[in-house]
Amino acid sequence: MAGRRGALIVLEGADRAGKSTQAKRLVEVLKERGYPAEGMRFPERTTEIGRLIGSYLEKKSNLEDHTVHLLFSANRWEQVPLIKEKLRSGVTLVVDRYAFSGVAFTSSKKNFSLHWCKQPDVGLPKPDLVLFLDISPEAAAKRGDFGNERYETSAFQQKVHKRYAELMEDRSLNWKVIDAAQTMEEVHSAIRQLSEDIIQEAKDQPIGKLWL
Ligand code: Z5A
Ligand code: MG
Repeated sequence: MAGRRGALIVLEGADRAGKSTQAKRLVEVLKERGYPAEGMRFPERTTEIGRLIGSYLEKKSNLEDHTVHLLFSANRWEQVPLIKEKLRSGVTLVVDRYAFSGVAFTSSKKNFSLHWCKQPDVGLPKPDLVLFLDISPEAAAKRGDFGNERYETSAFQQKVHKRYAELMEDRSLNWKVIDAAQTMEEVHSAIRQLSEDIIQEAKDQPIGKLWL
């Protein structure tokens, strides 16, 4: 019998929705419950491409908008061999932002279509589950001010939210919306349940291809 693969679980959502907090917690709890699990995040700022992205987000450098979009995508592609290796070895990956962030953010800029923005990420490993942590700008504001990075303004974040809503209309993906204004524990328990279910469902299925 072929080995059972791990699930690819993605967390998406606005600034301060709690993605990083929940991703870390989910990995810990899955491991406690006996599921091999690891975290991953995008952008992965430690690679050469990731350093270019980090400097751009921190506003230490400027990059042309198409160029930075392609760099974000390349930053995912460079991790694909590792993603596949982990999944095939039975490890469930909990990923903090993925291609949906790439599309939602760039397509919120002037003159970028959703269609164009998706193309570089077509064919990436397809997530088995995409958890959208949904929070209103007012509730997010209670968790502290915006940071100083690029995109961290309320007008831009509102556009991003609309783009996410368009992406969630795609029924070929397993989107689940979580009310991220709940307590950390409530959010965690919703996410954990969905994750345990998808680990069971995905284990005997081939890894899919995103947007194909
Ligand atoms: N970007 C892009 O343009 N293209 C791409 O392809 C990709 C990304 C992948 C970097 O993102 C930027 O890159 C991002 C998108 C763009 N720009 N923006 N905005 P990042 O992932 O490095 O940063 P971020 O996700 O925007 O922000 P964040 O602060 O990391 O948000 P978070 O991870 O969702 O939240 P958190 O750190 O888990 O929690 C925030 C605070 O709230 C913290 O103090 C927690 O203790 C608190 N918290 C969390 N949950 C709760 C609950 N339930 N109740 C109360 N308080 C809570
Ligand atoms: Mg984060």
